[in-house]
Amino acid sequence: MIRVCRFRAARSCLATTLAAFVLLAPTSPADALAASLRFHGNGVNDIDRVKIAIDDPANANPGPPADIGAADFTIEFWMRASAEENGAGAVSCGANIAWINGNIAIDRDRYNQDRKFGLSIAGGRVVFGVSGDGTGDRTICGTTVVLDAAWHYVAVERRRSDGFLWLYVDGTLEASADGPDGDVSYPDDGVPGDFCGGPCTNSDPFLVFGAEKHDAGSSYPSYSGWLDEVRLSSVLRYAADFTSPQQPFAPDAGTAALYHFDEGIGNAIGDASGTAGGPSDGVRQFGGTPAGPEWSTETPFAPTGVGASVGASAGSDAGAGASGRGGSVSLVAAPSPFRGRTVITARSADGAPIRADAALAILDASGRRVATLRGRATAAGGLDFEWAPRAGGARMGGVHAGGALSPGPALAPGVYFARLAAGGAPATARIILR
Ligand SMILES: [Ca+2]
Ligand SMILES: [Ca+2]
Ligand SMILES: [Ca+2]
Ligand SMILES: [Ca+2]
Repeated sequence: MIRVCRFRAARSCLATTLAAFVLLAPTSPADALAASLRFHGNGVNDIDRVKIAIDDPANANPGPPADIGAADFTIEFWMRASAEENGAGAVSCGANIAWINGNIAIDRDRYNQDRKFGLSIAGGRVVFGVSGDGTGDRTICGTTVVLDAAWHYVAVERRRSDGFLWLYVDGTLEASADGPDGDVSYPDDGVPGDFCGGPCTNSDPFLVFGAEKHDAGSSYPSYSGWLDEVRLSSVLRYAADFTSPQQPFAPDAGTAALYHFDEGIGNAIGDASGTAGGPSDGVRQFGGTPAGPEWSTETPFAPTGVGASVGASAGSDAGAGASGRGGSVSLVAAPSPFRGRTVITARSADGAPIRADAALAILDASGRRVATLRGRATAAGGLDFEWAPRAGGARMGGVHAGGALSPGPALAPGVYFARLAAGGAPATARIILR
């Protein structure tokens, strides 16, 4: 049983409570937040995309773990898109780079250079292509029409030893072929070519989600639709058909980078893998008409939030003052401003109980999650989340004394946001740490 103790109770009571939370807290990120990114296929001006730097052209240092291709790899993600917004026609699959003519969703191209790969939707099918280092090109094509405005799970694999490629849609193998051999990671000493109105320094050394990275024109269109839960692995994940995942991934030894897209606010795209040499964090490049990628509460997983139907816009980053509302759920932080400890209280307007395992995210002003808090039920059917970011020190199974489920950096004074995903648009509250 969780012991309920008041916030000013003895340290032993708090410690017992936190230890109990460790045992009982769900590990699935779906229980914490639920968000995805909605791209609009603008394909211009370096916007409407997520960019992950995988090389520094100024030196020959190795890239971060997201620079996959020196070993086996698997790329997998959820997508949801319509035919109306992704008009690229079918391409000819084979010993070519025809994947670049689909609506590009994953782009690790190098402009007019070798060692590259990417994934697009062409003729409604998933298309995956790889170019070796002078060893040729190969594009393979799926068979399922995925542009039906439903969520689909895509996984592609490449075996380093012989370049063999596999493509799965919704867990079913749809294409495979012996592709080009060799290391296809971004060369540590790579020099972007002069094809982008100057050197392609702003596109080549990046892994890009949701767009064609060079803005090379309408022959190379960008993906329009949702992406969620992108995982890059340095292993081959699947040797046979499989069931699509039912919840977000937790990192494991084979994870190179993991993007939950659960920030729900701001431009920082966090890599949750914890992989040595990382994180391979990314940046949301927001803009265009319509502007993308938007934060969305549409996700491929069943809602796991408080069960309340909330109606506030997911695009509104925060409420004014020390409280905010997300439809029928309100969040109030008191005290704010604060130095040592504050309590964020969630209440539903209609008095319906909020799920006891709903988790609260604390984000900094750039949208980076700095803490995940578990609440405790109030007599009024709400939840109280205690945040003591400077309590420090007393880590128990990864839990800070402040209740954070993951270790965070020392926090500077400033504006922070509490965010509670409630199965719909999130409720937010602004908090000032002195
Ligand atoms: Ca370099
Ligand atoms: Ca081969
Ligand atoms: Ca590299
Ligand atoms: Ca997500």
